[in-house]
Amino acid sequence: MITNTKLISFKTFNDNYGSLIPLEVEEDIPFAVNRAYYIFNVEQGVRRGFHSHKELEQILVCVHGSVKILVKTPFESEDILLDQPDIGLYIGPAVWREMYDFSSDAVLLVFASMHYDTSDYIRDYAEYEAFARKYFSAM
Ligand code: T46
Repeated sequence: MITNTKLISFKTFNDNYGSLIPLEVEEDIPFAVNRAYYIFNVEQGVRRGFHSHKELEQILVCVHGSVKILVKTPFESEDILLDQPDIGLYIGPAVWREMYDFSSDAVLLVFASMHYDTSDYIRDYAEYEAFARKYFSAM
């Protein structure tokens, strides 16, 4: 996995009544959750994201269907297929992301460390690259 990303496996409870995945802050999600949102009804061929965050940490879970996520820094990049409700993709600060190849039934649930704040977004790639080079050199 590239820097500031990781896959997290969640424990599933399966019984005769179905399946259940509990997510506990600190145990399963490595930050205090201040916001959640979900993305669905994405048409074929649509690509979303195209930004980084300065501080925000998030966990992306494809709870139904499938989606691919490109995560990228100035130094490395990776395409990740999310198609299991028991896998979370952690994305930390200074990572560019694009979401694509949504299946028509995909539901992408996201847990975020901060409230919605447009000033935390970097949407211009040149600006992102300058920010990330500084961020990662200070690590
Ligand atoms: C991210 C990826 C994975 C809100 O009003 N509140 C919110 O909390 C969010 C996330 C969005 N919005 C509004 C802002 C836009 O008018 O919803 C609309 C779509 O948001 P955006 O174009 O930012 O969606 P994506 O799919 O490009 O990015 C989202 C998150 O914004 C972003 O933080 O990492 O999903």
